[in-house]
Amino acid sequence: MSQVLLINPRITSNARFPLAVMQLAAALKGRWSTRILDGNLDRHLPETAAAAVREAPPLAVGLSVMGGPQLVAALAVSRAIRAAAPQVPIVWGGYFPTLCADAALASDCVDYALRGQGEEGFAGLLEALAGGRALADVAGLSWRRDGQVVHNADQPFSTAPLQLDVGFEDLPAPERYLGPSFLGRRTAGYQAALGCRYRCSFCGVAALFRGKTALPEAERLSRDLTLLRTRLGADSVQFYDHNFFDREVDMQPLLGVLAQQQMPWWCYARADALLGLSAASWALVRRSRLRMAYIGAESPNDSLLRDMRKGTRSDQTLAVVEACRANGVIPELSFMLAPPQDPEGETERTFDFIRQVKRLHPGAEIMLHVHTPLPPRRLGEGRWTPRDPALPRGFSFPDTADGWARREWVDYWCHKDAPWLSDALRARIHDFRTVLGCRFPTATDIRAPAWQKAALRAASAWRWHAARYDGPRELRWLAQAVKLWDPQRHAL
Ligand code: B12
Ligand code: SF4
Repeated sequence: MSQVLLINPRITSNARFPLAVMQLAAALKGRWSTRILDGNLDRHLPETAAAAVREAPPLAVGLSVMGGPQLVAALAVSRAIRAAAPQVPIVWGGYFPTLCADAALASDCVDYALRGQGEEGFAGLLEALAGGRALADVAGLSWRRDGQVVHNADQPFSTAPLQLDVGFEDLPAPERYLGPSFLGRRTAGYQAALGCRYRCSFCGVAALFRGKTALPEAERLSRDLTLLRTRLGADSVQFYDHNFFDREVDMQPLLGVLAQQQMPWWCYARADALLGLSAASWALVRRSRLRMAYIGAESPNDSLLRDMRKGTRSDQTLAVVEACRANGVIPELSFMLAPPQDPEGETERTFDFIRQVKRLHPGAEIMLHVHTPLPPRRLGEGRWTPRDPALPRGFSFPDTADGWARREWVDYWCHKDAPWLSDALRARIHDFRTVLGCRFPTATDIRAPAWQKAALRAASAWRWHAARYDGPRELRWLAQAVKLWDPQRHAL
């Protein structure tokens, strides 16, 4: 069997299961032998990967690439592989090549970009590289023919990955992926369902799955959680599902499994779905020990929410905060500040709304992001998605992977900054974040003793009550002294 090298470039030091490459390995099982290299565990990944391809050149190397810091790491490891074994084809898959296939292929170290779900497309590409089929027949593939970039038709949504055995125990040291979090001492990352049925215009998930979702059988969830608990010692789970709560009738068997397992858990959810749950489902949620649900509140402005096709309203955000509180679940609300339409005005309105949320439920967690619209995306057969109409005139995105790897574009991808923010607005957001973080230290901080949190709360009380966020130098000093936990830096 020819070998295929699968690589998860470094993105964090808090390593969790590299599910993307594990899924690909599971899909290739029996046809190709695979080896996984994970940059989250190996600080010298470029050297390790170069040595691996030099010693035993594989049929291809597949890298999982998310925009942001992982793109920077992916470029470094791809270049090391190219230098060590120039004949080995380098394939990029994941969110970056799905959203920016042309930019990926503009790089000298990427031969193929696979858009969308990877399992079937990657198997098809390997077959083509081995001479068994034509490259033009591989759905979702972007490639070069006679120097010209060709984008094959998009792949249809596939539910087949739900039948795969992810192979947790096939990893060389699976226990290294279970670490402490506010949920428990050994938290595992796991994905139950595929995709998301919504198409919010700002979201990469909508680009990858185009409004499709599929839930697993309850038996599969039960089997995997039992394995994680009994064989690998997991005591809690972070669900990576894009949107855990789907139609209630389909969810109930899954909630039943979670109520049996009783492992504290975290997930992504939507306000409307949670508000639609019956009393019986909420009872299962309580029994299952759901600790926190990450909910995309995005904005208090209903007309903006409509424009971004979010499908929820600001009154639902407030109602879900109450519902979570009543059921012992911490709502973790994510907001997108400074949209290009009215950066200052929308930011101030969002700050006021957050104050309203905190009055309802002081324990609600708040995640602050900058609203950074997605670049227009290349679809199969030469079509493009439209450019976000709110983007300022003259604004243009990078057209190469190296361009996207520049500091300011890494920040853009990570929703940290955007070119239309003034310095004053950046400072205002920073100040608000400091006061908020001190007044309401996050429940996800597993280190700080209670007295430290109490001191931060007391020191920031007057500023919060008077809405005086400007220049909180004393709080910044305190936050630095106690190494205040930033939930966004430690997310997931
Ligand atoms: C875990 C996670 C992380 C972890 C990464 C841990 C790790 N193991 O590497 C951490 C916390 C570090 C992280 C960071 C970020 N993340 Co993240 N993350 C996720 C999460 C929850 C799960 C990823 C996962 O394992 N999925 C399961 C696997 C099976 O699916 P997959 O990765 O999509 O892989 C499939 C395809 O993409 C494709 N594929 C993937 N790789 C490859 C490779 C090849 C060769 C091929 C052929 C195909 C292929 O095939 C796979 C199987 O179908 C996703 C949400 C989600 N459910 O996917 C968000 C998600 C991927 N993250 C996202 C983002 C934006 C980020 C950030 C860049 C910014 C942010 N604010 O979160 C940051 C970087 C922050 C920073 N400062 O470093 C977005 C991506 C969308 C986008 N626009 O790019 C997502 C979708 C969340 C969201 N809903 O917005 N993240
Ligand atoms: S509901 Fe969430 S995951 Fe689904 S498309 Fe909207 S923002 Fe993305």
